[in-house]
Amino acid sequence: MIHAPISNELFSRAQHSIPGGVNSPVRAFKAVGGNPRFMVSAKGAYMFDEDGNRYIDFINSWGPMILGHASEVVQDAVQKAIPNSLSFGAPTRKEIEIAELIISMVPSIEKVRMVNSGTEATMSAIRVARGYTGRDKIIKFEGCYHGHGDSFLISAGSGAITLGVPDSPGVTKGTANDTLTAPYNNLDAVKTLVEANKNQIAAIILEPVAGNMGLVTPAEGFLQGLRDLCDQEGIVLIFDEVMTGFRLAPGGAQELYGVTPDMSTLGKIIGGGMPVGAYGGKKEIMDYVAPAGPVYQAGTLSGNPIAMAAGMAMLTYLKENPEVYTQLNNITDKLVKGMQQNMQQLGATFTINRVGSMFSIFFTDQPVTDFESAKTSDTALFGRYFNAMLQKGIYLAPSQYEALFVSTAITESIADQYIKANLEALQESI
Ligand code: KE4
Repeated sequence: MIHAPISNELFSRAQHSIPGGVNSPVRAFKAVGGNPRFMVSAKGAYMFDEDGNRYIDFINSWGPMILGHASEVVQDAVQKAIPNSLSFGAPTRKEIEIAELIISMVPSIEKVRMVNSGTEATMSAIRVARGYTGRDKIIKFEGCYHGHGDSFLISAGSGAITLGVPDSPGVTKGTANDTLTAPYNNLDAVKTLVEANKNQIAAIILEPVAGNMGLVTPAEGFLQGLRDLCDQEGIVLIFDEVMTGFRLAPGGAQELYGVTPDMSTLGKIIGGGMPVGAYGGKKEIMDYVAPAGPVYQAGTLSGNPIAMAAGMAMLTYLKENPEVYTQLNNITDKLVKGMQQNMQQLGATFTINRVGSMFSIFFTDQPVTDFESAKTSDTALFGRYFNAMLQKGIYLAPSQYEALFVSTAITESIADQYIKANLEALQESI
């Protein structure tokens, strides 16, 4: 039995100084019950909490720790950068080098601007698309999450749906009116919106593989259909690859599926665990960004030398060692096969969606292809399963509406431990 009295005490203390006791809502375990574990350290596949409990981590900081926690690759680069001061607020060579590296890895990017989070990246990308097209409206998809920018908190996934506020208070009617939504994988619904808002839509933004309603893959022809529609209508197609970028392939989902957006947004892995986001795309669009063009966007710590050192080390390693993706895919194959065997043994017919080293178990027997089908999942059962796995030292995302991320630190024997725990947790929860 895993006990966490210190975490429990810290969580109640945190309530007095931090809203909900956490600095990001999904961490609060609200959707699954129980109290979050306060972590003190992590190495490779393992995280350690204040009570000395050890967990095998399948969140990996929500994606960034693709090489496992505290990988020498990133740690050494950061240690080396620290003595040179933490921030200059002036341009540095490293920012050019990482921009050139990103351009060499991501098919759609001819120019890129560094920011400090995925939210900043997506907020900036739609502003630029609006400035470039002179149009106001955007289309997003139900269940997709693009950070907490006002324009995106409409039918939003991730923590927003987890906490039951997919349309958050505080977003003005004017902002909400400029955000149109369609069901994921429903090209006809998008075409209807475009027809009804002729020449008013600046951008269509989506997760090319959705990870924020649980994992949902693009249907055959969906991404290409959006590409063709945007070409016909002069709409900017934005792939939000904050999760999938550098995760599903060196060039992200756009490399995997062979569809090139006009702009891409990036985060998570790009910073190797440091606060980094980026947006980029066609030169003719990106040259609208100040000071090259009229669309304003700025950031005190954008391109921060420590964050750039971490990101540069991470991306360089991934580019120079593409076999990492084969390794990640093989170990994820093993995990998925093990879970499917467990379900067969139990006579359970839950749905597993998976792309590369990302996967989700939906506690529903329906195929999960969009937000509505994701919401047929039994979230109470998910909560019981989550806590049963936590008790077995397996650290999963504390929400049905999230994806899991495998790191290269997940070995065959760790995968066996996960599969064994999965069987026992299912037996206890069903
Ligand atoms: P951040 O602002 O949290 O760095 O990135 C926002 C964002 C943008 N786009 C996509 C596709 C994302 O998945 C995210 C953030 N992902 C969530 C996990 N579902 C972050 C976890 C959290 O909110 O604490």
